[in-house]
Amino acid sequence: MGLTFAEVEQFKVQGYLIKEGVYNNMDLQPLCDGLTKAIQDKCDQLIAEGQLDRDFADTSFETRLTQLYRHNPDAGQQVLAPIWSGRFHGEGMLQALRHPSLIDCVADLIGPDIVATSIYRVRPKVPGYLGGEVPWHQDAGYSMRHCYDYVMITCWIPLVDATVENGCLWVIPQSHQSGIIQHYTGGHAGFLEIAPEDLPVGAMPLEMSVGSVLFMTSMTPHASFENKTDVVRWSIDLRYQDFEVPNNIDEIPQDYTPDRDPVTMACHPGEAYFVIQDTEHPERELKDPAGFAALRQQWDRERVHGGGRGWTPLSEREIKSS
Ligand SMILES: O=C(O)CCC(=O)C(=O)O
Repeated sequence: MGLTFAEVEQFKVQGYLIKEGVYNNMDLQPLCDGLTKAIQDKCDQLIAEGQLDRDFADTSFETRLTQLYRHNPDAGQQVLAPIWSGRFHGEGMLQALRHPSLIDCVADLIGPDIVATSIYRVRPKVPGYLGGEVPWHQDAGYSMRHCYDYVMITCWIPLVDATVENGCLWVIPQSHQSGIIQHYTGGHAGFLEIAPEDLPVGAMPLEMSVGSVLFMTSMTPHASFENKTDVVRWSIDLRYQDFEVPNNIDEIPQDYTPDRDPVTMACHPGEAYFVIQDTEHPERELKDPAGFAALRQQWDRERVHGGGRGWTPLSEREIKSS
């Protein structure tokens, strides 16, 4: 597949691009099946523990968690947590990350040698779940400071049609070239947040259908708001970079000692990076789901020291007078 010259230009100028039809109808089914299995396993556990009395297995992928969350918010929260936290590495995830049409597009943005990061997220944005609303930020705000000038690509992929009503993504076009904006810790639902007075103008919603992909730079401000429907706005966001961007491939978590100089660290020190495509050494590419799960678990088990990002708490922000 890949991107046209005009699409690459649009990405560079606007800081984002929507490409339709990257995934076909069946491509994302293994991932949806893997997520359904993770939901079922957690429901079975909660039912066995007497914390839940029904699993809503007879409802659709699009509505199951809405019903479960409304029926029993505590149990719903427990079902959401392991999927949401970015720790999901079950069936279908590696396949989604390695999807050939997606990788062709990414290669047109950063070149053919591609590293993926574990900063991918699965977001079952359930109506009423506050953590589903993500305040304005640039993804670079979550990186180590020495990484701001590197190119990292976020691919935002809806698993159901994303609309303004169900909380689609919003971006601010053409604002990615002005560098990093001040972020604050302790924003909405604990996320990093850009203060309203620092936000560039021109925010726009991006409604998207299943199969399409939104490509963004790590400097593109984006956010998402309340889901006002009965449907779970399922999406995944995946991140890719080239070999030059600091990563932790060929390292182990124990290499991250407290005295290590931060500028020698991966952009996200605690998250496993892995090779998606290596034109010279294809044997380095991670293709085996069991190896992928083992790598994720190896890094997830450790609390890797990564220094702070240096952002101020929102409660201490000084509002500038005009
Ligand atoms: O999916 C969302 O609602 C937010 C996504 C996001 O903030 C991201 O991909 O960085």
